[in-house]
Amino acid sequence: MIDNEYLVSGMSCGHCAQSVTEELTALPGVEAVTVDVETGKVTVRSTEPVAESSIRAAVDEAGYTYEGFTATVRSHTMGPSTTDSPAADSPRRPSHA
Ligand SMILES: [Cu+2]
Repeated sequence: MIDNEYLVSGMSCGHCAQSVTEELTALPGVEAVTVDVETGKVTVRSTEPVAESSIRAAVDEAGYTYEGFTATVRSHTMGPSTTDSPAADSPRRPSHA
């Protein structure tokens, strides 16, 4: 299991995040996608490495700007849940206020 973090700009609300999430989740090997709208940080969890070009294309398809790869986090072989997965229990941000 690999978590890769990317930076995406142009997202402003939950709907934006949802669009990006859907496009990225459709990529082969991708199991989960976490989007932080405020920072533009997108975390892609996959069972195999995903080509950066594929990430870029998916973000583009969703209508946002791919800014770049930021980090790889491999932390899922260490046993039961640690505090490194904000996606699991952070409440969903309300969309369009
Ligand atoms: Cu939006």
